[in-house]
Amino acid sequence: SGESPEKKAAGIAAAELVQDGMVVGLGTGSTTAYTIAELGRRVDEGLDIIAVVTSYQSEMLAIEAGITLTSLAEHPELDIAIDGADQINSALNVIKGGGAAHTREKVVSRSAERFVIVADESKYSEQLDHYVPLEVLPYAKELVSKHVRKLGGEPVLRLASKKDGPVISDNGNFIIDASFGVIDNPVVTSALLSQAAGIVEHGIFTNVDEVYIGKKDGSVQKLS
Ligand code: DER
Repeated sequence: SGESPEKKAAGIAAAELVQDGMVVGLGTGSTTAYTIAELGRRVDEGLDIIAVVTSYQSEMLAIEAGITLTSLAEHPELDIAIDGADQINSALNVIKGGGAAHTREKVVSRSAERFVIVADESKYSEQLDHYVPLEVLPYAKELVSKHVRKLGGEPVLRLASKKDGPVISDNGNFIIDASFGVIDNPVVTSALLSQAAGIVEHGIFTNVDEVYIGKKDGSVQKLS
């Protein structure tokens, strides 16, 4: 996809929060890609950081940008995590997982002192009604589908576009996209999904500290 001035503005705005000596969690997706590129530019100018990545995609981008990588095993406490989202509501609850990376993204977001979302304005919606990506053990795909239906949702196994068969996550699992319509209480839906056997992780995140929304005119709105 081509350049997005809105995503770029949001991604750069969040990158400015990163200071010398920080350990940074790098999310996945096209908006965070701008954050990674901006951090790479600042590293070239002497910024002293190390980063934990959340996918093969963010690993490749961070290496290309010249950012030194570490692991959660070596640095379990992150100063800040910056990531994208598929939908953001007025209470700063978000749905993630469009890139099938939400499991490691959630681990990194919970390991960080500060969790910042970057997005263009198309992601903002008063209420959450986007489907909820679920990372699912292949062994449990029928059980999880049944559970989603019991919760009033419609489960769809995510099929790959450049590979025959299902999308396989970086952790070797399937993705089921669960449509629930409007999610009135994301905290409740999050808890119900977390109890389901076979769901490795779901894409509802209720731990966001700040959101940077990039606008078409290149300005950035900060929500917190
Ligand atoms: O997978 C994810 O949660 C990503 O952050 C993603 O959905 C946001 O991607 P985008 O910044 O390319 O829209």
